[in-house]
Amino acid sequence: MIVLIFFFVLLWNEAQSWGVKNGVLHNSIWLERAAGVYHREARAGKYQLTYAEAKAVCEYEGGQLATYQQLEAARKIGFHVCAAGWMAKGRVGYPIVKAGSSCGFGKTGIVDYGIRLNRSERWDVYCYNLHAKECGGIFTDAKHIFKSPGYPNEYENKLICYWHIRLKYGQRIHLQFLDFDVEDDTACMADFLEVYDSYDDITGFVGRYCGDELPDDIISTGNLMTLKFLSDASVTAGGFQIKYVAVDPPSKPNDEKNATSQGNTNFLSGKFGIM
Ligand SMILES: *[C@@H]1O[C@H](CO)[C@@H](O)[C@H](O)[C@H]1NC(C)=O
Ligand SMILES: *[C@@H]1O[C@H](CO)[C@@H](O)[C@H](O)[C@H]1NC(C)=O
Ligand SMILES: [Ca+2]
Repeated sequence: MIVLIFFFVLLWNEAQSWGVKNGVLHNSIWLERAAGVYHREARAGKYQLTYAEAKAVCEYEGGQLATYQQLEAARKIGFHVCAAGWMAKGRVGYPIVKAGSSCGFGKTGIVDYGIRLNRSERWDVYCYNLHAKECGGIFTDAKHIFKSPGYPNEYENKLICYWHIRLKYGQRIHLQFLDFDVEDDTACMADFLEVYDSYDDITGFVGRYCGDELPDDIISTGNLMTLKFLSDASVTAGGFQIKYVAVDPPSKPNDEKNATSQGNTNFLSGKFGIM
């Protein structure tokens, strides 16, 4: 019983910490990883993957299509995504933790579209991979240096990497580019690194970077940041090395003012962190 209560307290704290927005428990990277299940969509956007393509997306990242049971296990610990995706055996569905009118027909559970006879239909995908991927990662330490896969060798084609940084509440993240070389393209359509001032790649877009010019430093508004790296099917480059350090909340208003005045730093402002 005590264990059960403890578990619920833990779960509740985690739910609190990631925030319930618009009545929907937001998808937590932490929980996602704990379950080994994650959601992916095509580079082109939502609902673009055939079954064969969905399978290839998971396998490319060293995982496989999630089974219904794996998705349900993930859902039970808080995995909530409002987008239908392929699962193993040609099944399509999505996990709903918190009932809402806009998603899941007001019910909780796996919204199950069943096994699709037409494998050319286009959906997102749910992959399963219990082991940490080499491409991307989650960092909670006060400072860290991370690199594109294979660095200092060139990165490979067709990569999708996510790095999530989550520090203590009140801290900010100071991102500094130590080395940067990504296939150059006028609009960064080919290969790119994107930075988000958020725990996902949906909100808080900061910028998209490519080429070999070092981007300016970036300081987050809150304690969370997401970096996403995509490479297309041809032409690679040297890759990158990025360092971050935790910035503690200023003890005096003056301290912060001076911190912002250092050169070449994009201080993001106007939003609050998530505890
Ligand atoms: C299968 O789905 C695709 C994409 O929605 C559609 O274009 C195609 O006509 C469907 N095929 C059959 C046999 O229903
Ligand atoms: C901030 O900078 C100003 C001038 O550059 C200096 O006089 C002041 O002491 C600094 N304040 C702090 C808290 O470091
Ligand atoms: Ca490329």
